[in-house]
Amino acid sequence: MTVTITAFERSPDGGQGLARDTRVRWALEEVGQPYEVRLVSFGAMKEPAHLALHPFGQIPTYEEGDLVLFETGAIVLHIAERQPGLLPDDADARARAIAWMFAALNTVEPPILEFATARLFEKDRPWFEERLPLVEERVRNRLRQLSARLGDADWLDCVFSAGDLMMVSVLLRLKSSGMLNKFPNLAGYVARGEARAAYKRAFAAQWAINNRAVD
Ligand code: GTB
Repeated sequence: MTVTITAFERSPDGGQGLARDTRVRWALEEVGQPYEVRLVSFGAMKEPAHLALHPFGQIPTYEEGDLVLFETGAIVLHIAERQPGLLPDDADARARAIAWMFAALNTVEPPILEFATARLFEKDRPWFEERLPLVEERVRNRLRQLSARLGDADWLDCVFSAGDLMMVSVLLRLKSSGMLNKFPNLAGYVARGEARAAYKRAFAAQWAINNRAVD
């Protein structure tokens, strides 16, 4: 079955891997599933054809035969449930890995997103300097908690899983801020994720698209 995902025609990050198609590419690479990519412009994302796939006019989407999915959590879970490599066989370990996926998306990503948004779009607001430390502290609090739980383990629950894929993807957004460096075990955790062959293939694929020559 052919799998097709959508991605930015040109990501605003110029191929740093921060757009959310990277985590879906990574999951597909981990399980060895070939995929095609349809590139969409910001304009096309708000057109009826794309809105039929994604009600909020965003990327990525996932198509596999008649199945259309949006939301990276649902997409990565679908990939992980159907092919071996991202979820343990043991039912309890599997449930815990899924819990970590939700933790990444529901508990860790929101403050990181708020922080990234503040730094990107709110710099010229009069309240920026006052607000940023508050937002930053919310991120630091989550990092402290995650760091305490990870300890000196390689992965969140013994073996690499979709939970780690999602958590590393979420933490990568903090790399440029330097915040991860205050938590060496988290910095090492993210580096272990980035060192995986599947991540490198996913990163390279999106980099190539975002750095292709324009005619
Ligand atoms: N919850 C959804 C999911 O997980 O799938 C969120 C999807 C989402 O936010 N998609 C973004 C999008 O389509 C792209 S990834 N935005 C366009 C729109 O909403 O109109 C977010 C993103 C974009 C750019 C960078 N960057 O340049 O650093 C990082 C992340």
